[in-house]
Amino acid sequence: MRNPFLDALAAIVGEANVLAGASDTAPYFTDWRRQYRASAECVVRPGSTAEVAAAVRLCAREAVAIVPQGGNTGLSGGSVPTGARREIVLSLARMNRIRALDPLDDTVTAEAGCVLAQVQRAAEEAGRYFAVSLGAEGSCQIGGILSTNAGGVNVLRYGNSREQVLGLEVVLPDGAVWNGLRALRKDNTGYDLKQLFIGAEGTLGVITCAVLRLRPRPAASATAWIAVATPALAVALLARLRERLGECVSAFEIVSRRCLEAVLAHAPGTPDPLGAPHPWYVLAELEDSGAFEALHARLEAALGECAGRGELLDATIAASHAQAAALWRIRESIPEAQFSNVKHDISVAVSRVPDLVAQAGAALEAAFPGVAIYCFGHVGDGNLHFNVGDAALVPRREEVNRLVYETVAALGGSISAEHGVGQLKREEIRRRKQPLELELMRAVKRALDPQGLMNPGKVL
Ligand code: FAD
Ligand code: 2HG
Ligand code: ZN
Repeated sequence: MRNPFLDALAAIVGEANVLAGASDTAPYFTDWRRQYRASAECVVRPGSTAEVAAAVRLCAREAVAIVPQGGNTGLSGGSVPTGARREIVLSLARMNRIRALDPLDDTVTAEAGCVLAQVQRAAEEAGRYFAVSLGAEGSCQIGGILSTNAGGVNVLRYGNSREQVLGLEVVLPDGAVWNGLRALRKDNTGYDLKQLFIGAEGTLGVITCAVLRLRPRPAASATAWIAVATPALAVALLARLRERLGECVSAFEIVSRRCLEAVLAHAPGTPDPLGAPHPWYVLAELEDSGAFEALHARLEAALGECAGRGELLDATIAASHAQAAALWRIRESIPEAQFSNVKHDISVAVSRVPDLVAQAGAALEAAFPGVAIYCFGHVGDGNLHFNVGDAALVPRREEVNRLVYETVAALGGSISAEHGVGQLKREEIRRRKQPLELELMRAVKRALDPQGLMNPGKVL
């Protein structure tokens, strides 16, 4: 075949699953936003944990680094090679079996390459619910969402991806397989090792399978598109709805007028849900076990009260699943509608969101008069996507980042709420995390991956 290393990999995974040609490998060597592009020796596509382990052992022997890749929808450049040394991309896509689903335990055991939507569907077919939901759910994989500790639109009620994990199977950097596939809700037998690999972005091992929590399937959902005058009123509305409706508020997303306009321009034919323009919108969803009509009526009553107090400007409640899906399509189209700009995925305590929007906005306006800010996202979790300018501003991203991140720091927030660090924020976290935290992270990395083979150049 091509060279002894590739031949040895082919002996493990089969000739067809070692890709080395330029056209075969190209999609694996660049990220979703096409910000990072570099070559590796090949792409390896193992079909089982044993094959992953054998490939990793071979790489460890040959001192070749490994870049684990799921759906390659990550937004921080973590899933593609850096080109700085000998590397392979290890795609988990063929490991896409649901090994078990237990409605009594409320668990699903899914291999790392299962696409998120596939797991959601399997849960639904069993009358259950897998609670992680995000715009890339038709492509991103379980290994990817766990390795980035992805957030998405349901964190408010159900927590981040981390909160959905009961057990993991991981291939360690020397090729040993850790079988931690337990379905226990309680287990205090020392360090919770699975937490190390969740959010590690492939720098400590390869996740091959997970035991995930399922929830009762909500019988009904009600969805509203609500106009508010300011982010402060959006935050106040969340508090009101939670006082009135409790835990059933499952999603609470903010969308600025500029983002809506970007979607209207990007997807002609999309209707403006409220007709007349308003400065800010909230997309809110309730989920509950009762009937749709009852939930719809509760939402209508709560929004009516808020309108009566002048806390919102206008609102529409979806009358059908199709209408709700159309509202969600608007929200989920925002990433594509403002594709090239300077991205920030930032978080503060929910009460500080209005300060964040005002202060970061003012700092940017002073430095770049008239600059466009695309502000949207998971306001119910204090997580905003605060994207600035267009492609022309990208060469000045350091200046833009500094203004935004200084504001985030002053408000006690985080510069990476849900997308991870990858290559994009590796230098920034050196500046922004406490030296002791960085040293502890390096100590963990050295302990698990002394040769530095797992996803080098990412996170640390
Ligand atoms: P990849 O992009 O393939 O990889 C991401 C990281 O995980 C890389 O560092 C990679 O090395 C590592 N990795 C992947 N699989 C494994 C494995 N099996 N073992 C070890 N490491 C592994 N993210 C959010 O949090 N919330 C959102 O709302 C959201 N919306 C999005 C909407 C769109 C349109 C897009 C394109 C992206 C969005 N994202 C969002 C970002 C992205 O979808 C998530 O980060 C997702 O979790 C990545 O999954 P993936 O399978 O594509 O992982
Ligand atoms: C979302 O919430 C994603 O839609 C993508 O996290 C955010 O495009 C972005 O900046
Ligand atoms: Zn997001």
